[in-house]
Amino acid sequence: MNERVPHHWKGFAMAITDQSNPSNEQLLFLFERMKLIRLMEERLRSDAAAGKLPGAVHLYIGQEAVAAGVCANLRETDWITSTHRGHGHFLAKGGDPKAMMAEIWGKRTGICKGMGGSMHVADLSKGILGANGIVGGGFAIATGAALTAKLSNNGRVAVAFFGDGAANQGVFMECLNVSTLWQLPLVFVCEYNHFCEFTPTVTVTAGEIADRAKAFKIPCEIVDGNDVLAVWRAAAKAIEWARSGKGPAFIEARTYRIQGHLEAEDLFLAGGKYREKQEIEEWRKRDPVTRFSEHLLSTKVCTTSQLDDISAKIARTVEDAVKFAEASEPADPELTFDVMFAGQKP
Ligand SMILES: Cc1ncc(C[n+]2csc(CCOP(=O)(O)OP(=O)(O)O)c2C)c(N)n1
Repeated sequence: MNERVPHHWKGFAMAITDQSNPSNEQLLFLFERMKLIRLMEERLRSDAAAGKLPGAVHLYIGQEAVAAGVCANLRETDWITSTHRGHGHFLAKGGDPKAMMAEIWGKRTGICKGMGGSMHVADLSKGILGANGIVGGGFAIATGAALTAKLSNNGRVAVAFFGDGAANQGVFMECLNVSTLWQLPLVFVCEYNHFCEFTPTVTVTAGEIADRAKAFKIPCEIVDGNDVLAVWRAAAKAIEWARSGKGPAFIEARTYRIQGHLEAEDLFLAGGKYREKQEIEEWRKRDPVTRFSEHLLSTKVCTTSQLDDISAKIARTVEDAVKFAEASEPADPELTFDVMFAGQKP
């Protein structure tokens, strides 16, 4: 297996003494959010395979615990920036499933009027500053949001979700630097899913990513990213640290990308391969949604039939979102002028 042994430098130790746990209500909320992401993504996977979606989709299956565990600690007014693999972040931060689905289908009822597609789902009213087709594109946006929060003293926090590949972009260093220098309320969340497109991260990454934050004296924690409670606890501490004016914090969540880099990646690979099936199967055993449902049952937070009810409700939400997207009008090409040129036709 392509897993490195993480080191644990728990710089938050001084920040929060109490390892608090989520209430039962919060636990069920976490399950709902993870299940919503999973079922939306599974539906996208089958619709992509059926050729129903107009653009590329990068699925988040297997990483749900990261978005859910972090965003459950955020307020609606807090900000997040996301990546090309952004559906999970959008839904975890409270984005509307219908508007997201319609966007991915390229329909004018989509959250960006169908003009952005999968890689640009955004909802400023929910603090979702956007998925982003530029690898590492979210760092500086989140840093800017955190600077706004600091200057306006509004108590908000910004979270930058990014991949292990994005950690090799130069802008990462720039944002670690200024966010520390200016003590910005910013939380970096690295989703270490082991791959950058078709390249194993270990083959292109020197040292530990978390050490880069450590060099700036940013408190950091490496967590099991397939354990939503571990993520939730680390995020609670990191967000509290940032919100209380102590500056940035850093979380590296160890997880795994179960799907291909994008759907239909086999066409790109043309018979080549960059990982073994066996490795994927090993990680499936650590499925974050299954693990968490087993935890909820073994700790008697709820019963199997309660979990089934939640899942059935979410399946209906997904079905409604697909029906809404299917029935909507395609995006209006004329809008290109408004969205690209702010009403000034060239
Ligand atoms: C600036 C830039 N360089 C290259 C690409 C092509 N590209 C798209 S996704 C990707 C890999 C990103 O890996 P990572 O940040 O780990 O995210 P993951 O796909 O694993 O979620 C690359 C190189 C891009 N979109 N933007």
